[in-house]
Amino acid sequence: MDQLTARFDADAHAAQIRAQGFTVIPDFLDGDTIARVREGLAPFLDSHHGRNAFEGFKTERVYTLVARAKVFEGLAIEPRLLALLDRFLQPGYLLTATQSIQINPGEAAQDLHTDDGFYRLPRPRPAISYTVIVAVDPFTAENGATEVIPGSHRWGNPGDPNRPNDKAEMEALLVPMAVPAGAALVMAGTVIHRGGANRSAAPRLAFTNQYCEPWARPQENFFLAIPPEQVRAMPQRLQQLLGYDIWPPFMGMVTASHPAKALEEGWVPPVVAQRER
Ligand SMILES: O=C(O)CCC(=O)C(=O)O
Repeated sequence: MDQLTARFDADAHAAQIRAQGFTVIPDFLDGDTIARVREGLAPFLDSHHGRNAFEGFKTERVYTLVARAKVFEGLAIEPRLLALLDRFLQPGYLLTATQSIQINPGEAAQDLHTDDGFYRLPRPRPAISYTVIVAVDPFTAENGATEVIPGSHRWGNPGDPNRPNDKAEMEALLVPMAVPAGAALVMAGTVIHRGGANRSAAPRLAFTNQYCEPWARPQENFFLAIPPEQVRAMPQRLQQLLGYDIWPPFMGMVTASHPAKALEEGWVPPVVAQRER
């Protein structure tokens, strides 16, 4: 175990998440890793501009990030992060989304939202996913820092009299996460937040990995997005996070077998193999 991991107080960070909905790991990336992240992203930036106000018309996103460069494989299974997630999600939890987000100058603030809002279950409730947003550039109130409403993870559904429902009232509660480059914001999927407006002259680069309960449907369909031969070369922990695992006793099975079998060299889906017998 390296020193950073040994020193990491996952319980203290978990307590912050329980109390206010989020925590910050200030030294998540060192300078060398930030450089590798930039290098890994460089070939793909400028490939996907937002198609709507939510993605952000002046925002560039690189989806399926974990399969774009080796550095992102390691960051999705970073031991401090997994130790923290282990305190909230059930064993066998999945990666649900992995993307970079570059908010360019002139971008407007996103709509207020939660990251697990598409699991349409009544609130207040435990979060079904957890979001990690890593600052590659320093985040400031001017350049589009993620803005969060502390404590909003405890709120009920919209319309609940115990939460503010007026947009201006909610906006007044937003706190910009001004964090240094390399810091990771970890928040419950129930926290109300948004990407801020970028009123500076420079882009704000970040990436996000999000994780969900093992029984929940991930946002990205990694089985279709990442070729099996590429998954085969990934660390086993990452293969599990991508869905090549079962949630006991058998959720996620492949024709009554463990899905890891589908990564074996020469594996043929039983529906094909048995047809050709
Ligand atoms: O980029 C950010 O700071 C947050 C973006 C976000 O919340 C989202 O796209 O869902």
